[in-house]
Amino acid sequence: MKLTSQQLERFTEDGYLVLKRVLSGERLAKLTEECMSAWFAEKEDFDPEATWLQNSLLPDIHHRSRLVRDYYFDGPLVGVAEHLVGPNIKGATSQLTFKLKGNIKPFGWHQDNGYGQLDPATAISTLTALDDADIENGCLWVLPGSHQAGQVDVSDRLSTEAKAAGADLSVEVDRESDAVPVQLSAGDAAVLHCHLLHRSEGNLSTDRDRRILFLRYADADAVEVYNARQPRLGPLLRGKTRYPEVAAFERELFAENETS
Ligand SMILES: O=C(O)CCC(=O)C(=O)O
Repeated sequence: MKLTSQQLERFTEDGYLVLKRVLSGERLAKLTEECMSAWFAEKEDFDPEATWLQNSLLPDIHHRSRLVRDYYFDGPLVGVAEHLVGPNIKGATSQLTFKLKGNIKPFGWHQDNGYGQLDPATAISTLTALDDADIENGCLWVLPGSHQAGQVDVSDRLSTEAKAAGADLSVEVDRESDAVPVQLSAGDAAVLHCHLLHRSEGNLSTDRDRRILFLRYADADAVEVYNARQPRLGPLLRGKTRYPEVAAFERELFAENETS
């Protein structure tokens, strides 16, 4: 997918973009169906006593769904990543991020580069909506332009990548009233700069889930700051990398795609 010069300007200025109808129709329905089979194979019903990780996240969804893998490895968002990150791209995260009805817990202000900080800090998070996401069912809220201030220092709460998964890295913001909701129709995608401050409210709907396919893309040579600057392992999707372990990562999944 190509971005227009206006979209590139908006991203530079605001730190996020909404792309309409990246997925639609049968493609969206089938991909959602595969995601749900994977979800129900792993997850219990929503439990207010359980952690965010237990209730809301299913990591490495591209290992469990062929359609997600195709979308992650070679879908329109990879082209978007080439525009915004550069010619050498790896996948850095694939997961389902679900806020199911009944999950009324808010998620505080944070930057995605706080969790598993990467250098260079050019990564993007893409959130493809599997449901319409609005204020009632817990869409994201963003602080436009907040990425321009760079990384908020959360190192006091984080010394290793391993801690990142469970650490609370939420931060205070001083211009809360500038926040805007990022409302999406199913099939739309939001694209966030890794320094953009964002949060979400709980899902206050009684009958609607808020399901997101979360895919993160990074420079192919990006390293993990809190992991002795080791290269972030992820599938090389475009261009080249200086790290053989990244070049080799998940090659068997590409081979599977080619032979079937
Ligand atoms: O899905 C949500 O409601 C918030 C999660 C989020 O912002 C993230 O995973 O970065």
